[in-house]
Amino acid sequence: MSAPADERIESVLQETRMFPPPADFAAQANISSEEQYQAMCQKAKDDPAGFWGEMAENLDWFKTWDTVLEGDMPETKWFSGGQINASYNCLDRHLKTWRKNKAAIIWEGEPGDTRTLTYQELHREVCKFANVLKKLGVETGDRVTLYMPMIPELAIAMLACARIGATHSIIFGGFSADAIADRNNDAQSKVVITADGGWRRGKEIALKQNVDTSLEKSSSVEKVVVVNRVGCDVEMVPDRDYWWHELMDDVSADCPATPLDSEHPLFILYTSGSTGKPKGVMHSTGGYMLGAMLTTNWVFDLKEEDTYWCTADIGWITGHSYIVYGPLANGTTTLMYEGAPNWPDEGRFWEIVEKYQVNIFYTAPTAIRAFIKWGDEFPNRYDLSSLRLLGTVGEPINPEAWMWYHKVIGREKCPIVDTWWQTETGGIMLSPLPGITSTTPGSCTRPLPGVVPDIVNETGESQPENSGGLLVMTQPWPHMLRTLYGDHDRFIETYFSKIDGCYFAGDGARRDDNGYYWVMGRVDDVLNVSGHRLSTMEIESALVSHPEVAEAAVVGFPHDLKGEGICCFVTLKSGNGSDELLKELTQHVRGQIGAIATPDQIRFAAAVPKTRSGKIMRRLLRDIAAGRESAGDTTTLEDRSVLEKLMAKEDSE
Ligand code: 7RM
Repeated sequence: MSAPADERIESVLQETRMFPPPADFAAQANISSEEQYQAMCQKAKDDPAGFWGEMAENLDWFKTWDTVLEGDMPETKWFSGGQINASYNCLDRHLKTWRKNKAAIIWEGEPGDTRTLTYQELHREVCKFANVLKKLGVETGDRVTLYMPMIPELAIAMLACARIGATHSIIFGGFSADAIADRNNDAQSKVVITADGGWRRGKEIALKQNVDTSLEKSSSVEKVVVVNRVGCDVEMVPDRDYWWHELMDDVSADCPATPLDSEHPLFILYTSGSTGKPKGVMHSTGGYMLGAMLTTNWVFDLKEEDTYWCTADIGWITGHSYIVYGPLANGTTTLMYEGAPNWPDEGRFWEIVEKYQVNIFYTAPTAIRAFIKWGDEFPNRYDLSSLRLLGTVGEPINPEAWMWYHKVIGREKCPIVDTWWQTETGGIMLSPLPGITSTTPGSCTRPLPGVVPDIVNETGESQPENSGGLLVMTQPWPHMLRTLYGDHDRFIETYFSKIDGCYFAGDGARRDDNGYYWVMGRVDDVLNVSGHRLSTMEIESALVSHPEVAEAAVVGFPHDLKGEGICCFVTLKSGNGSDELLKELTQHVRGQIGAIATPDQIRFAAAVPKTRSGKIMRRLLRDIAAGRESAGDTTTLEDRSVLEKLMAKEDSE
């Protein structure tokens, strides 16, 4: 159904507003001049090994590498011969400095309980839990599954795995028992770390119970460790299940970090593919840590005294790289919040910003659209003047949401970094550098030093300015995925078979005359309406710019005349929608984009189906729009009832 991607994606988004970095921000920034940025890019281009080798000196190595880069994409090895440990780089090396008693993690539970762990305290907990893992029979190279709420024990368990070279596989706490079983079977996990439950909007979410059910279908798991978080009833199977606090009671706090080969697998993280079973994206130790550390420092402009808050769940790559590994490798204070943004009310995030005087705030466009819907009165109730930098990640941000974030949260003084990257890239690839890059709503601007993207057509030819095409990486980078666990062929097929010699990201994008990148979404999110290729994102953006619309999801469906028709699922800020509003929205989209983008169908919906990280599941909506029974993987769906409601609607029509 989808047209060849070398036909131009017609980009209709016209955005001309430019926001240069505020002078006071620029004056203190880590990367503070265009010349510095250009020199870094040039060095990376002329001498990639020299560039990345020099950068890698910012990590602590037990043994220096023999070669910086071996091989070509897709089979690259970084820092071969080098030995390193991620946990050591996040903890031990800070203990030799004044940071020993600096807060590493400031944590707030949903009910309002709090905990602060200094680097020294976190180190001690990690060492103890690493000894627990050893006692349970975990060895270097084994896989350990973490299925936990956003509590400090999750970060402790990650770093404990890393300390002894066990590869962690984190499964987001909202996944079902079946999803856990599939992932455990795929990874052949030996141990599962979980909690009795977690808090979400004041309710206990059972976790241990799901693990129990999953274990009926996954035989590799030998032991289960359970954190007592909510105090609900759980069944403990003798010789299989153990309480975290009991195990921690009698282990030593002495556990030196194991020196590991740079390429040693640090973690696997499952991400949904467009079809079939989830992909186990595997990351290395040395290269991943380098990317996480550098990009956190460059993009978030970290200063020693900053309180930094990334609101993602650790079950998502953003949490791995930008709550745990990146911030801690930099010796930063990273804030972690357990619960929902609207509990006990819609002001919770802003209350946290005020309470801890958060300086850097990183969230997703889907969250920003929810804040807009809830109303300005919530952020306006709190003192947000500590904020100096804002970030977004996860999907293209519509200019409407960008401007709201800029005005209402940033009070027009905080730069916004729109960061493009993927589970597979391990860290941020395209993003403004807040001290030097002028930003423009909706663009993730330019590549970070060492990242070499291009926009190409189906045959790999670089595209001119302002022409849509496929986003690729033409050079390898240290923090790229190494394989899909247990399926190296699928790894090559998915990322390296489409465009010769390049990593294909799966996204459509264009580069403007400024050299700025505009990501338009997944290439399968491109419509071909009467021969015009339209980005669903841009139609969504037009819909959301209407004052009554909270959120929109646009998909194509087979259309006799046009090839593809445009179907819009629209969630309103309030009310149920009327025929009148339907006409008005149709006109609005025509006015914003043109007659070519006239919606064929607009459906008002209470909510649209999303993944847990906030991405609209267009595949499901496409099935609904086409009146098909939905097949394929729905395990990443955040709230199943949304899908059921949409399907039920379909039946009753
Ligand atoms: C970090 C993360 C990756 C996909 C990616 C894009 C989309 C992410 C942006 C974005 C436009 C952005 N990892 N995406 N960030 N699109 N602008 N700033 O999200 O693996 O879960 O998703 O998300 O389509 O390919 S992910």
